[in-house]
Amino acid sequence: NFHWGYHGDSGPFYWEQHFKGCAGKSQSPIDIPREDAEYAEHLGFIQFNGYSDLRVHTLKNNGHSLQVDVSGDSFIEGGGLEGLYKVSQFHFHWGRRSDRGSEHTFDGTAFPMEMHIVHYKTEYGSINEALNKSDGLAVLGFMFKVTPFGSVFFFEKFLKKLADVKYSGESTHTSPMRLADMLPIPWQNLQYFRYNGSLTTPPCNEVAIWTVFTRSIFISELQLQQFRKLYANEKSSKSFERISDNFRPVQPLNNRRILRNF
Ligand code: BO1
Ligand code: ZN
Repeated sequence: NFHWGYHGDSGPFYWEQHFKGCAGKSQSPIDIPREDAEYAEHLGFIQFNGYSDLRVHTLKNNGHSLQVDVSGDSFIEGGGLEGLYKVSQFHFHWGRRSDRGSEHTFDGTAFPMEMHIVHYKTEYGSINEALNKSDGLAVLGFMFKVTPFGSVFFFEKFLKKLADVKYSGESTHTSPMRLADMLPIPWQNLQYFRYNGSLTTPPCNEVAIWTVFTRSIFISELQLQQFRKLYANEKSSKSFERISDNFRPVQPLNNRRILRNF
């Protein structure tokens, strides 16, 4: 049986042999040619409800990424979304080196890391139901940019916890942390691109309304290195492999349009 991954025989070019969905015509991620995106007046800003007291409760190494589960009644609406989308989890995609790592690219340029905050449409009741609906998920994508000191406020506390989840399958609880503290300022009024796409991992369901923000989050090389220390294997495994370059290459746009709110 096939365990998907990012390297060799289990890598992105083999996914579609085992997951039909990954061969679809509206896949993610994509390159975003900035000048080609069309201004859409109806988009406006996304409304973040309850986001400032969103609590991060569990960090988990799932072998593919660092996933963070959140609790609290936080949801987004507006910004061209129909209905309410409830926050479910966020996770990261990063590179072994800082010249790559993001899933989306801008004018062909990759960033060292990208964060996805996953929301599902409340109308569908649960994330599993939402995964079968064309507008089931709203995913917010944030790029990272390397700066000498990175983002002190959020990351210093957050990154200390990574040592607890070095191996796949491990998880740890955190004291309350505000996700909002990690976001670019002013996170309520950011410029973004919008298009319809898919999960960027198998089974690649075409159910995601993508919002990719132009403003980056700052991180230092030292902080990025903490992510690069995570292992893709379980602790008991005899082979050691880091989680790195856990990004899918960009997919064809085909006949989709990219909108922007600015
Ligand atoms: S992503 O944001 O496009 N990289 C992405 C990729 C895969 C998922 C979510 C977002 N997968 C789903 C799983 C579900 C799980 C859910 C958790 O994430 O297929 O089984 O419950 O939010
Ligand atoms: Zn993702």
